[in-house]
Amino acid sequence: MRMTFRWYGEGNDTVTLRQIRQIPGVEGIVWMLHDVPAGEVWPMDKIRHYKKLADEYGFHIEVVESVNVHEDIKMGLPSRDRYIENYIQTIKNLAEVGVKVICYNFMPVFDWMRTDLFKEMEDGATALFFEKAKIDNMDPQELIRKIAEIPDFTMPGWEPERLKKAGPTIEAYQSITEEDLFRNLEYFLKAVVPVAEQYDIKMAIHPDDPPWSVFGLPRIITNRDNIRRVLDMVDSPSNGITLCSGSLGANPANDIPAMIREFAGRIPFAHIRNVRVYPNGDFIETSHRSSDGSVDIAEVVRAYHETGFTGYARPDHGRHIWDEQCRPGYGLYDRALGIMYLWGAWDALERVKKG
Ligand code: DNO
Ligand code: MN
Repeated sequence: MRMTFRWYGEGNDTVTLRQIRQIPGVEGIVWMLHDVPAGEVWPMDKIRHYKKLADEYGFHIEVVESVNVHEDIKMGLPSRDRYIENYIQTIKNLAEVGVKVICYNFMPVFDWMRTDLFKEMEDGATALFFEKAKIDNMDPQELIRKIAEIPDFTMPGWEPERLKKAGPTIEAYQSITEEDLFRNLEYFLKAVVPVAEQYDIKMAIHPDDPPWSVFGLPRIITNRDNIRRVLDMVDSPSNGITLCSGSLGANPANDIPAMIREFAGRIPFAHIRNVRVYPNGDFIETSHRSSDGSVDIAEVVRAYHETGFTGYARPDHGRHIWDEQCRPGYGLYDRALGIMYLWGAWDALERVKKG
C-alpha cells in the first residue's frame, strides 16, 4: 500500500506540503490542475510546475485526481471526439512527468453530493452529511426551475454561478438512460485505454457518490455488477477502478471487502474512509475507525493486505476536528488520524504474516 494525500495546490489548500510531509508514510500527493476546464488539454508548463513543487518536498505526483471528463463525452454528443482527443493528449502529457494513475468519474453534472458540509456530530466535530429525503423528494423539474428563477439559489459545495450554468445540462440529461451512459463510457474507454496502456498509465474510475441516481440523472458506478460490467468492457489492467469505500459504502448492500477481493488486480487506487449509514438512508462521514461507521475499515484493510495490494491509497475525506478551518472533508488532522489507523491495521497484519 503506497500512501498518498490529496493536495489542492498553492493558495488553494489550507494544508501545506510541509505539513503533509510530517504525516508518517505519505510518499506522494494526489493532485489536479484546478484551473483547466474539463475537455481542455492540460498544458505541459503547468504540469511541470506541479512536479517542481512536489519535488521540493520529496513527493511524487504519480496519481492525478481528477482529469474530468467533458459532459459531451458522457452525453455521447458528436462533439465528444474532439474532447476525447484532448483527453488523450492530456494522458500523454501526464506520462511525461511519470504519472501512473488517472482517477476520474463518469457522474453526470454533479460529483459528490451532500446536503450539509458541516453537520455537527455528538462530539462537536463536524462532517459531510447527506439527508436522503431532501434529495429524493426534489423533483428534477423543480430543481431546474429553482436554478433558473432564484438568483442566488445554491447547493452545498456549489457557487450559484456554476449551478446556473448546470441547469440546462441537467435538463438535457433527463432523456439519457443508464444504458446510454454505459454505452458512452464504453466509447470513451475504447478510445483512451489503449493509449493509457501504451503510456503505462492506469485509468481508475471513481464510484458515484452517493451510489444511486439523484435528480433524475443516470448513475452507473454504483455496485458490484455494474463495476464488473465496466471492467469487462475493456479487459485491460489500464481499465481499473478507484475503489472508494465511503462512496460505495453509502449503500449498505455493497460489500466492500468482497469487492476488493473480487476486483484485486484492477484497483490501482484505493480511497479508504468510513460512513455511518442510518436506517432512513441518511449518511455522515465518520472517523476511519470500524466501530465509528458502517464500513468495517479494519476488514477493508485486511482484504487489501490479503490480496497483496501494491497500489496507491489515500484516506479520502476526514471530519473537521480541533477547530480546524479547512475545505469541507479535506482538513489535515482527521485525514492524518485516518492514515495512522490504516497503517496500524496494515502493520499489524504484516506482523501476523511474518509470524
Ligand atoms: C469522494 C471523492 C470524489 C472524487 C472524484 C474523482 O469520495 O473521492 O469527489 O475526488 O469523484 O473524480
Ligand atoms: Mn472517494
